Parts: sequence; structure tokens; C-alpha cells
Amino acid sequence: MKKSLSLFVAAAMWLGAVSTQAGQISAVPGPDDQGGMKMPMVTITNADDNMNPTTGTLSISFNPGATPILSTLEEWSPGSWFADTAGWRNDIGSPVGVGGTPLANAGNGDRFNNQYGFTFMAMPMMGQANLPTGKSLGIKLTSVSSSSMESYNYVNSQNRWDQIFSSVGSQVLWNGSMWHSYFTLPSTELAGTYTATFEVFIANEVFTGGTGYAQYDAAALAATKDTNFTAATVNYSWTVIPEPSSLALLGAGLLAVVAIRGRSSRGPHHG
Ligand SMILES: [Cu+2]
Repeated sequence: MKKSLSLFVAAAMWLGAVSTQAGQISAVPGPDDQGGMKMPMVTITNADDNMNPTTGTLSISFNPGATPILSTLEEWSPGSWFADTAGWRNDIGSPVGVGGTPLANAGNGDRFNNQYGFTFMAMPMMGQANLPTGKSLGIKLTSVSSSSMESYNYVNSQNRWDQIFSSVGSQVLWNGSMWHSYFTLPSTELAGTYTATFEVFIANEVFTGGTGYAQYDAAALAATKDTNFTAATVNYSWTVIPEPSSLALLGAGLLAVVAIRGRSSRGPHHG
């Protein structure tokens, strides 16, 4: 009995630990709510001219550590919902009734995570070149394990929640500022591991985006790669764990199993 009880209590405590807000919240829970940022750092090395390179190699330094979890709003911030006018409400708002969510504030309840964030560093004196003049960084989705996974550029101040990387081969221009896009997955998708791969390259296009740190207008989607710079690859992976309701069922099931075992194996004088 003790073991199953402690599992049940641990699950309940985990659910309680992420409960910091309730009611309407004005921002989407972010890396601080999810276990911290995980940031591949991009540099340009082996450049012909570190101040303004025309050739070089993109390098990525990345130690992701524990695999991020794709979870629902109710798991990241129990009892919370978004304003009915929030750009992200429809996708990742909890379904009506979940955590007390009113109908007007309800959404599809997709799981989400934005712990991953690209960063770029230039230190010309240390062999890490500047971005070339007249060009920008580009990020292209080269594979994804589930077509149900989606990615969004979130800019709270613009009430912006725009789908990006809409299919394999889709790309954005990136200005090099630390950029955490959101990844979402419908709550109906199975537990397990999900992955995506991105190529980071130098694009023959100036960054002109007004949508935050990523640009995904027609010019960005059509930008070509500068092949004088060797591109780099980064792999992301996420875990989907069973629903808390499943965990609760599991806990109840274990309790039942232990109770039955106790009845059949213990004598009448157990204390
Ligand atoms: Cu970051």
C-alpha cells in the first residue's frame, strides 16, 4: 500500500508544484514554467573575414539535457485560461470546464513547449564572425516526426501567434536575437517521443521582419541559401507523458491491486 500511495502522492505533488496562477493569465507559460531554457548557440567560424565574412562555417553548440515535455496549459498552469481575444487562445487554451475554463476562454487544449531557443553569438576577435552585411540567418525545418506537430512565433506585445514551419522545407529568417518558438501537439496524440530537425544557414536576404525575431513573409519563405557558408543542423526532441487523468487512474488501479493482494495474502490477524 505504501508504494502505490507514495506514487499517487508524488503525482499529486508534481501537479501541485506547477500551480502558481489561477484564473485569466496574460501570457503563455514559458521556459521558466517548463523547466528552463535549452538554447543551441550558433556561431560562424572559419570565416575569411570575421568582421564581414563572405565564407565560413556555421557551428552549433548545444547541450539540451533532460528532454522537454509537451504539456497542456492545465498541466503548466492549473486553473488558468487566456483572454477570449488572445491570439493563442484557440490553439492552446484548455477545453471548456478544464480547470474551470469558461466557454468564451476555451481552446483546443493542445500540448505545448517553448524551452528550445536559438541564440547567435559574434565575437570577431575570438574567431566568431559577425553576420555578413546584407544577409541574415535562416532556419529551415528539414524533418519532423509527426505532421500533427506545429510551431508558432509568439509575440505577446503584438497579440501574435503565427504558425511557422508549416511543412518540411518551410523556413524563417532570423535576426540572431534569442528566439524561442512554441511547438504544439494535439492532446489526442499518443505518449512517446517527438522529434524535429532544423538547418541553420546564411540567407541571401536582409532581415526586415516586424514580427519579432523571426520573419516569415513571402520574401523570407523564398530566400535562398548562401552556399559559401556551410550550414549546420540541430535536432530537437520532446516527450509526451500520459495525461494526469491516466496517472490518477494508474494510482487508483495500483491501490486496488494492492488492496486485493493484501486481502488474499494476509491472514486475519494482520495489523
Ligand atoms: Cu533563451
